[in-house]
Amino acid sequence: MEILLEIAQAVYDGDEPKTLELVKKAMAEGLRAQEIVDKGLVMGLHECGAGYAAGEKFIPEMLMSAEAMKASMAVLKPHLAAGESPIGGKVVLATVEGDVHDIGLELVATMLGSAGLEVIFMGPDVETSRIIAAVKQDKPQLLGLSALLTNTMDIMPVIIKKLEQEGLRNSLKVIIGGAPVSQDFADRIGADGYAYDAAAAVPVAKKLVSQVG
Ligand code: B1M
Repeated sequence: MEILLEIAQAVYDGDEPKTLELVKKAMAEGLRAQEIVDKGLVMGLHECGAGYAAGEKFIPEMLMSAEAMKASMAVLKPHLAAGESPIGGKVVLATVEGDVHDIGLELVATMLGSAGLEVIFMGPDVETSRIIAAVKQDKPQLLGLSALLTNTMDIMPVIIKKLEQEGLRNSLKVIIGGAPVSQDFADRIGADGYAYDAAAAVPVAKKLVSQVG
């Protein structure tokens, strides 16, 4: 689909006005919001990341691409419905401390919110102590953790240990995600669930919430 390639290119170029214009055009042409996200916006950001790794892109450019994606997400958010029967319950979502990546987590928040969960979105770079405090205060059934860096994913087992030490683990399920994270990693650190992307997080969250007594 030509327009999705154009959207990916506009994100790669960090051209926010052009990205927005193309996203609105794609919506008007009848493309599904989820398709625009997955095959347009995310593709552009992935290419941008590859460019950064290859030394062709630099942080300010990566930031501009991220901004183009975020602005487009604001337009697409109301159209990203999860369908299915609503999940009742509450989820606290945070990107672990030291990690400023929050675009993926925002997508997860949108999908879980539209699936019926009450979402408490803590944002990026959240200190472990604040996550523990939120679990104590808000008493969610589910805690969702995101990490995009190989050196911040190791904070996830620390958080899970801390939850155990504080006696919070029995009444709480933990779901993790983010590019360097896998099902194998989730199993190793004692997380209850893993989702590859925001859409996959919905059925996993549904299953986990139903397991909390
Ligand atoms: Co950063 N960055 N970045 N970055 N950045 C990556 C992650 C990187 C892979 C780029 C690369 O080198 N190819 C690399 C990490 C390498 C590694 O650790 N292995 C990297 C690096 C190195 C860095 C810095 C260290 C660079 C530097 O300063 N030298 C720095 C880190 C700062 C810090 O955190 N302390 C940094 C900074 C930044 C920006 C600020 C410029 C910007 C972030 C802006 C923002 O988020 N507000 C940025 C960006 C944009 C990226 C890339 C290009 C795109 C990330 C993104 O938003 N993807 C990224 C390269 C890449 O991903 N290919 C890169 C789109 C998003 C929809 O996908 O976040 O994967 P993603 O989320 C997915 C799934 O992972 C999943 O669902 C989402 C999709 O549906 N998911 C979950 C995520 N969380 C989930 C939670 C769940 C379930 C599923 O349950 C709770």
